[in-house]
Amino acid sequence: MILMEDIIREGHPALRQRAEEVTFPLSAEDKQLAADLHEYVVNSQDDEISEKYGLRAGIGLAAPQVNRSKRIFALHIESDEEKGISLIAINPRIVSHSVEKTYLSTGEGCLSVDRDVEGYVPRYARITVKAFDTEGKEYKKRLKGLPAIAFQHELDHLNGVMFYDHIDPRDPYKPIPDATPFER
Ligand code: K3U
Ligand code: NI
Repeated sequence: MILMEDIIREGHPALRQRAEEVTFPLSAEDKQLAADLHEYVVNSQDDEISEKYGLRAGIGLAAPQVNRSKRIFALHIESDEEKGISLIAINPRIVSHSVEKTYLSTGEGCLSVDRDVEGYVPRYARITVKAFDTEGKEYKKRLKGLPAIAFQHELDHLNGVMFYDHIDPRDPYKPIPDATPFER
């Protein structure tokens, strides 16, 4: 089970590396890693479990954040209005995206960043993605709203990119052209 002490924080060089492609069939280790990442995001959103184990809530977690340089992440987003999503993505990629951008009006956070960073993080409003599941089956999905933002946040982790790299340091709230804010 992944705990907060297993999550590396900004400044750790592993967060700045490009993670390695995963090969199939998955090794037992990679299968366990994928399951553990997914278990963390589910558990962290459960009030009882998160309090018991001191987990900070997250909707996504990527392998590099637990110091494993592999192209794997998990997402779990429960929602009433928007369609929820729960997935493991292995060797994920964005195959097409909208011209329109979006950004979280409240800014983004990260389990590897123990401070509030203010500013707008530009993201594509809609993306079509491909990834493999743990059985090695490729899937394709169209995402928008928070799932699209979270997918891009996690994919960045696989490429050594932190959310604040996208924020203009001189003007963090600079309007983003062609963008509609996402309010949660
Ligand atoms: O955005 C977060 C959230 C938590 C519970 C309920 C609703 C939202 C917490 S921050 C988060 O989930 C990061 C996790 C990280 F850093 F480990 F990848 C991912 C994230 C995705 C999209 C926007 C902001 C943060
Ligand atoms: Ni993050």
